[in-house]
Amino acid sequence: MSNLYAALRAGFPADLDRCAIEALDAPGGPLYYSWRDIERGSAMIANLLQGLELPTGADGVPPRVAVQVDKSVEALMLYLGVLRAGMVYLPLNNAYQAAEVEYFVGNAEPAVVVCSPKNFGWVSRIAFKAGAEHVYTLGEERDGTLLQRASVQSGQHEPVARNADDLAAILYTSGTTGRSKGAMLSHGNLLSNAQVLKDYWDWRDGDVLIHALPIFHVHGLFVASHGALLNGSRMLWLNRFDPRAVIAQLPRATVFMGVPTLYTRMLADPGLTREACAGMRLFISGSAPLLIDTFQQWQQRSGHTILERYGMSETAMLSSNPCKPQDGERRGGTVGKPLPGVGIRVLDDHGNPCPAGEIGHIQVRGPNVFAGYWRMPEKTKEEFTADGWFKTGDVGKFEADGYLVIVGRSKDLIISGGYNVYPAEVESFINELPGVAESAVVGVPHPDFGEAVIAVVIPTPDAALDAAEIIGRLKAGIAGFKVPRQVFIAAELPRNAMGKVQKNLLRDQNRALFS
Ligand code: MCA
Ligand code: AMP
Repeated sequence: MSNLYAALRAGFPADLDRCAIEALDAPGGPLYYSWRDIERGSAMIANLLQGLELPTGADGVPPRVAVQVDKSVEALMLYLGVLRAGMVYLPLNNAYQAAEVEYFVGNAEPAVVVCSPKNFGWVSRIAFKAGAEHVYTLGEERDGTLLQRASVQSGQHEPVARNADDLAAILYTSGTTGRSKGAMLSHGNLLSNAQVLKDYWDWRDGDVLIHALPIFHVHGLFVASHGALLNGSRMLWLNRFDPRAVIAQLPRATVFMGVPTLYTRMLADPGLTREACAGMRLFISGSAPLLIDTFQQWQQRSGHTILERYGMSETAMLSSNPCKPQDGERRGGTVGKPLPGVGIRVLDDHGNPCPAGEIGHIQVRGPNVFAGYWRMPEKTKEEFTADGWFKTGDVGKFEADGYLVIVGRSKDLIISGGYNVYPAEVESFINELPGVAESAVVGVPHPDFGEAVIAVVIPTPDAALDAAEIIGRLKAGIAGFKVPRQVFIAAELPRNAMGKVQKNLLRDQNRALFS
C-alpha cells in the first residue's frame, strides 16, 4: 500500500487535460481546473511543505498541518498536498473562534498552520504560542502566502511512501463523552472506505458530482471528494450551499451528497422538479437522521429515492442503503446494511447480542475504523471493547432482513444542520458568564436544522440575567452553530432523585418550540 494520494491519482482519467472541477461560485468564476491542475497544484504545495524539512516527532508521528480556511479548490489541493508530503491533515471548521482553535492547535501541536488572511492576527498568535513553526494564509480569492510560496515550487512531486497504518488525518470529535478528541485516521482507513463506496455506490464513467458541502468534515472532505477523485469524476464545486445554485446544476450532474438540511432547503424551492432531476443517478444523505417525511417528499418531487447512509468521524462510512437494485431496496428511516468488510453489532446493556427488532448499543469494526484518539490512550481504551469493537455511542436495532435503524444516541450530542454540538461544551461557556449559576443545553426538533440548540439558564441569587445578552456573548466566543437559538432563564433545573438534571424533561417541554 502506498500514499492515499497515489491511490486517488490512479483513478484520474488518462487525459489529464480534461476538466476535473468547475468552481462555479468562486470569486471571479466560474473557474475550470483540469486534472493536471489538481496534480500540479497539490505537487507544488507538497514540495513547499517538504522543503520546510520539518522533523518527525519523537513518537514517530509526521508533522501535523492544521487548516482553517474558507472552502475553495485550492483548499482541496492543500489537503492533497499534505497527503502527498506524508504529513497529517487537521481540518478545522471555519466557524470556530479563538477559544476553540486554541484548544485544537494546543492539543495537536501542528508544525504548520494555514488560516484565512482575515484571521492571520489571532490565529498566528495561537499557532506560535503552541509551537507551530510556520503560519500561512489562504484566501477565497486564491490570495495569501501559501500560494505565493507554492507558486515557485516544482509541479513535479512523487508522493512520499506511506503504509496503510500511517496517520493521514486527525479529525476532532467529542466521542461519547468529554472534551474534543482527535480521531486518528490512517491512509488505509480512508482508502479502504473510498474503495468500498466506489463499488457499493456504483460510481461509473460519466458520473458528475455536485460538491456543495464544507470540506472540513468527513462528509465533504472524504466521502464526496475521495469518491469523485478515485473515480476520475468531474465535480461541480460550490464554495457555499445555495439550494437554487444546486438545482440549477442538477441537469449537468449525476450524483449529489448532502446533510438532511440541504434536502429540506431544496424541497422548499419550487425549481426542484422531476424534470430538473431527470439526468441524476443518485442522491445520498447522511451525517444526521433523514426524516421519513423528507425522504417521501423527495420521492414525490424528484422521482428519486434518497440513499441514506451512516458514518462517524472515527470510522468514515459504516452502513449504507443499497445503490444497485440487486443489493436490495432503499428503505426510508433506516441507514441500510453494513458496508462490505464492515462489522456492525447491536448489544444489550449486558453485552449480549440483541435479536432483530431489539434496541441496543451499536458497535463496529473494520478496516475503516480509526486506531484511536490522539494522545489519549485511556479514552481510546474506554471506547473500544476488549474484543476490539468501537463503541459508537449510537443506539439502534437491526430489522429482520439486516437493515440498521438508528433510534437515538447514548452520547449527549446534538446534530444541528449536520454539525455536532456537545451540550457540555456550550454549558461550560454559559456557566462562565457573570451571574450564571448553572445551565442545561438540549436539542429540540427544528424544521430546518433537524435539531436546534436551546439552553435553560439559572441565575445566581442576586443576578438579573437577560437571554438576548447571553446569546450575544456566546456569539462573540464560540462557533455560531453552537449558540442556542433560544435561551430561557429559570429558577431551577428539573432533577431526579439522584440530583441529575432531567434533560429529557427539558426536551419534552420544548419539543414544539420551532414547529
Ligand atoms: C450555520 N448556522 C447554523 C448552522 N450553520 N446554525 C445551526 N446549525 C447549523 N448547521 C448559523 C450561523 O451561525 C449563522 O447564525 C446563520 O446560521 C447563517 O450562517 P450561514 O453560514 O450563512 O449558514 P448556511 O450557509 O445557511 O449554512 C447552513 C448549512 C451548513 C448549509 C446547512 O450548516 C452546512 O453546510 N452544514 C453541513 C455540515 C456538514 O457538512 N456536516 C458533515 C459532518 P447567525 O445568523 O446567528 O450569525 S461529517 C459527519 O457528520 C459524518 C461523519 C457523516 O456521517 O457524514
Ligand atoms: P461525527 O461526530 O461528525 O462523526 O458524527 C457522527 C454521528 O452522526 C454518528 O455517531 C451518528 O450519531 C450521526 N449520524 C451520521 N449519519 C447518520 C444518519 N444517517 N442517521 C442518523 N445519525 C447519523
